[in-house]
Amino acid sequence: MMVHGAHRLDLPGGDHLELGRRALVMGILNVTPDSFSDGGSHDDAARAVAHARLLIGEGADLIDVGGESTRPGAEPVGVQAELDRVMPVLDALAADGIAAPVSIDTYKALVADQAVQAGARIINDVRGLQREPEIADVAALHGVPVIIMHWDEARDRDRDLVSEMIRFLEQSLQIAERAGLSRQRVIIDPGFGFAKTLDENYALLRRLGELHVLGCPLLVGTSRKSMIGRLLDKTAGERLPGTIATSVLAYCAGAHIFRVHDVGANRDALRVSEATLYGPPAGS
Ligand code: 9MG
Repeated sequence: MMVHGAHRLDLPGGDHLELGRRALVMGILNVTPDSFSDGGSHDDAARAVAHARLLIGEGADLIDVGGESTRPGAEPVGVQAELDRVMPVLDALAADGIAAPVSIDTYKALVADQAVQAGARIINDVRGLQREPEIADVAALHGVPVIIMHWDEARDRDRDLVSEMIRFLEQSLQIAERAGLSRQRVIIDPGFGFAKTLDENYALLRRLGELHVLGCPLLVGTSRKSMIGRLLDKTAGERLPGTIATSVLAYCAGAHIFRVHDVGANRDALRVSEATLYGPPAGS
């Protein structure tokens, strides 16, 4: 069985990521007041760097830094407040010479621009370039890839979710293309949990493979989300087994990158999945 398309993702600075059979794990580094660090003080930035090192030690291939919570009910933050949270952390990660590429989780063009100048090498836009389309110009200017996530609160709920998602992501791809970003620089993401019901989230997981029609690598983020918590009646801290089940199922449907809190456990589960689909690595 061959389910993983092979993609080469060029990063600024001459590096690249190979996306294919080997799953990549993106560790989550939230710098918000409801996380372990809000990035605002020197100690917070140091704590964030220590956490990034821990994630890399557990096997993270990428670190995703975000300063605005996307949890339902979370207050939106302004540009300056978001910069105040993420910039000290990005500067500290760069000064530390952190060993994995960093992505910036933002839909704001100004934040993305500053973050990339401070060393972020991927833009993770949960609004799929559609909240501030100028963010695509920032990505094109600096030559950084973008993750375009589906989050469409205005979607027609009488229509098929996956068809609507493909239409939304095609619009995002058009915005990228108009800015001069080729499809080779784009990763798509179905946005588990974003304006979707429990049934829709599981239908999406079941039908994930349909998104390959867009020809882009696929990132999924299910880690500790309410689609797991509501199903199992578990708190956020108790959702790791459910998260692993979704990671493995998404991998078997051809997903390439997994955005998670618990890097080590997901990495192990994905290595077992890789060996099952394609055989263990030579010499193991
Ligand atoms: C920031 N953020 C929260 N959930 C996410 C998900 O599922 N995908 C991406 N790309 N970012 C997310």
